[in-house]
Amino acid sequence: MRMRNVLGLCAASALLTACGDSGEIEAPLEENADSTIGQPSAVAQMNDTNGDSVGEVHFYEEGNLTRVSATVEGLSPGYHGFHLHEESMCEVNEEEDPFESAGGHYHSDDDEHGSHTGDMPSLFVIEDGTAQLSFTTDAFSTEDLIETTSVMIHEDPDNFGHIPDRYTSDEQETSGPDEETATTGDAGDRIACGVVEAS
Ligand SMILES: [Cu+2]
Repeated sequence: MRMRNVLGLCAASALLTACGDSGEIEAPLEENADSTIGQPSAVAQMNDTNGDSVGEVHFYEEGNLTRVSATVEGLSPGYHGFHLHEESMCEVNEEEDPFESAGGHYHSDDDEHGSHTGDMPSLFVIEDGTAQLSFTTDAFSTEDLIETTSVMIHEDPDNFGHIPDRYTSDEQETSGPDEETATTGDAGDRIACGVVEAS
């Protein structure tokens, strides 16, 4: 009975869709084309402090939104802070403090960390050292980023400045995040950087 229904549906929709051997409906080609992501508008080639590639970050325009898609490899498993920084420069500079040339977080002056325009969801690296991340945002357009910013991957997890008031710091009298946390999210060293360029 169920099979007959499927076949009936196939026959009824034969003009619009193709039916596979299984009798199930396959989406028409046009619909497939609409649902795939087009060409990225911008790309950041991510290099580590040795200048070796660890992957790419692509930026797509999706209507009023921007889709960010990262594919990386060769990193240590776990969460890694992932931000846009305010300079389009990825010089390693000092070995102890690499990629300082990229400056602070994109639009870091106005807000505390967690609310910076360039704060992005963290990369989650799996046991084989790879990570894939894809999300949409209305915080920036690809146009905002090209030749003005860089993408940074950090050594450590990002706490997004979320330090509850019950925590105190030796660095300040008030409780909650101290200045360093409110600026950086304690994501640690900068381990890979890529300037955002038009693609
Ligand atoms: Cu950062």
